[in-house]
Amino acid sequence: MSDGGTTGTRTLRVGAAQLGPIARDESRPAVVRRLIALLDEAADRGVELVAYPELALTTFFPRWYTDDLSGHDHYYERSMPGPDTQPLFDAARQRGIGFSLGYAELTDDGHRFNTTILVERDGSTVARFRKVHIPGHDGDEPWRPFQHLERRYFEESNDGFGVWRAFGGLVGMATCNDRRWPETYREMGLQGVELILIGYNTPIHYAPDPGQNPLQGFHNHLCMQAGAYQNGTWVVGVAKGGTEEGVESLAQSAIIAPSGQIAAQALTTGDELVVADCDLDWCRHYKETLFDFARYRRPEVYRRITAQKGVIEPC
Ligand code: CDT
Repeated sequence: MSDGGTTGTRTLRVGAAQLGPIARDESRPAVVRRLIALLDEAADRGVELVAYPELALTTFFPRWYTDDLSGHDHYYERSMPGPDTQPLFDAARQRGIGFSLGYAELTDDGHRFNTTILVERDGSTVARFRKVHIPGHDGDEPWRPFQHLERRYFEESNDGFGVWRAFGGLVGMATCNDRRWPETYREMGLQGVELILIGYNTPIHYAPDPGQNPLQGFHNHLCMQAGAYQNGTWVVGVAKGGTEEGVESLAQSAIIAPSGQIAAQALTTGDELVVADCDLDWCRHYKETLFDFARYRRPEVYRRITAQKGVIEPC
C-alpha cells in the first residue's frame, strides 16, 4: 500500500496481533500457544513482522493493589526469552517472522519495567524498549471500580525513544500511554523513524473523568494518526481488548499510514491478526515535503518543551 500510485521497493507486510482477554489464572504456556496460533496465521498470510500488545503474556495485573510487590513476581519475566517464551522465539525463527512482544521485566538488580522486545526474522534481538510515560497511580485507591497501579508496579524508564535499523527500515517502539504524548513520536521522528510499534491495554472506564469513556476509541486513533502524519511514519497500534477480569478494554488495533490514514483495523475485540503492506518509502512523501524537519522546524522557539515539566501560566 502506498499513495500517489508509487510502489516502493521497501514494502514490509506487517501484522498487528491483537489479543483478547487473558485470565488471571491463564498459564504462560497457554498464552504462548495463543501467540503462536497468531504467528501461524501470519505465516500463511506472508507477514514478515508481527506486533503483539503491551503485557502480552499475562492479565493486566496492575489493576490489583498489593502492599508487597514481591508477591506478584510471577507476573514478571526475569529473562527474555525464558523457558515459557522460548517456544515463541523458536516458532518465529522457523517461520522467518520477526516480532515485538510486550512483557513485565524484572531485572537482576530488582528493577521493574514495562518492556517490549523487538526480534528480527532470524531470531536475533534488535532492541529492548522500556515504557517512558507510566500512567495511573501508586497508592491504594479502593474507591475506583478497578485500579490502575502501573506507577506502583513499574518504574519510568529514562532510556527514551530509540530507533533501530531493522526489517529494511528504521523501527521504533512505544508502549500504551506513550502513544498519547506528541514528544514520543517526535523523538523518533527526529531519528528518521519509518515504523513505530505500539502495544496497549486501555480500559474504557477512566475513573478520574468518566466523561472521557465514550471518547476512548476516538482518542486512541486520534493520537496515533496525528503521530504518524506529523512525522511521516507508519504506526502499528495493537491492543489487548475485550473484557478481562471484569474490565472492558479497547480493541481497535490499527495500522496507520504516514498520511495518517488507517490502512487496516481490527473487526473484533478478541485474538485477531490485522495485516497491511507497509511501504516504508511512502514516509519520504511527508518527511521531504510538509514535514521536512531540517528546513522548517524551529527548535530555538521550542525550548519550554525540554526545559519545563508542568504548566507555568503567564502573570
Ligand atoms: N496501559 C496503559 O498505559 N493504559 C493507559 C490507561 C490510562 S488510564 C490510567 C492508556 O493510556 O491507555
